[in-house]
Amino acid sequence: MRSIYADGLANIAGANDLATLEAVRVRFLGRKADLVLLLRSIPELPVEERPEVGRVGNVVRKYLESAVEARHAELETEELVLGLERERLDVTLPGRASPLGHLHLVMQTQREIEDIFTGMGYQIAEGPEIETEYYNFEALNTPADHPARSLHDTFFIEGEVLLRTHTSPVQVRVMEKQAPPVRIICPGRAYRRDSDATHTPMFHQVEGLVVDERITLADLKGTLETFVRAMFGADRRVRLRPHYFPFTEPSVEVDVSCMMCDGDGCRLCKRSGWLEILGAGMVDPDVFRFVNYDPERYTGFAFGMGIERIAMLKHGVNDLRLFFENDLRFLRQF
Ligand code: 2NL
Repeated sequence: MRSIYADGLANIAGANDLATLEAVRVRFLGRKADLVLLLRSIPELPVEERPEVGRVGNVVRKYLESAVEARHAELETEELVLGLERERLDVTLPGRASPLGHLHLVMQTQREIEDIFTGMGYQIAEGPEIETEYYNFEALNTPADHPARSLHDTFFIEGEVLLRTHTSPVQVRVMEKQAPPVRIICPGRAYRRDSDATHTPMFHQVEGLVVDERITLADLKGTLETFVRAMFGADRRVRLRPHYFPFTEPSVEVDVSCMMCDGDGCRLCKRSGWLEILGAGMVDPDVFRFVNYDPERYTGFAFGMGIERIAMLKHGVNDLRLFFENDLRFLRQF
């Protein structure tokens, strides 16, 4: 008994991890341990020996049990400390910054245009890119025999359904739903069957529309001057040249004084001092008739600009195709 006790204590003290301690516990206190077998064999001992063997055996078992328990607690703390040490991390290390992207230059430019016009009280309107001939052409005074409607320029999907060639149909839809006054811009994608150095099959456009009583061409020019100076600088001048669009009368093309030479003439403006930036005009009364606006009471102006073109002029980008190649060396510059 004495040797079981001493042997047990030595083994418990010598167990240096929880697994070994458990093996020691099974060996000295488990069902097949010498001590346990001895206690179980008490009924077979001579009667006079039984109380003493029982008493001492139970005391030894209790002591061994509490020794195991104490060593268990010790080892647990030790392993916790070791674990914490192993997983130690320096919370003062600087973090690894995840790379942060930014908006594509086309989208940045669109937002800039939106901010300028919302600053003048305009609402932003959006609509479907898949349209019908009615909204894309008919209601914009562009009849079936007009050259702009040839299969050559438009992506037709099925029958009357097509990809919008401009964002004007959004404006038609707004006018159908809302009585004047209207002050909106319509940014978005437009599609044309065109692909060369200066045309891509998909491009971005912002169109604007103002309808109210007594709106004049002077309002259009003042609005465009405000826009151009906010976009290209306070020194810029604006020039209107006569043009033709089916949905405006009169129609104009709008030039801005060259930002590279300030109008003196250079390579960028091809010696003219002017750069074309958008098309505009007074809304044709026929367009008002399609949306049940009274052309005797209301007048309005409209304009349309290509966002890629505005971005190219503002940032000196010399090739339209750079916008669609997704070359990060290009995109990251803006
Ligand atoms: C251009 C020219 C233009 C319009 C768009 C328009 C819209 C309605 C009524 C009348 Cl609902 N006009 N839009 C007018 C003139 C020119 O765009 O060169 N765009 C890139």
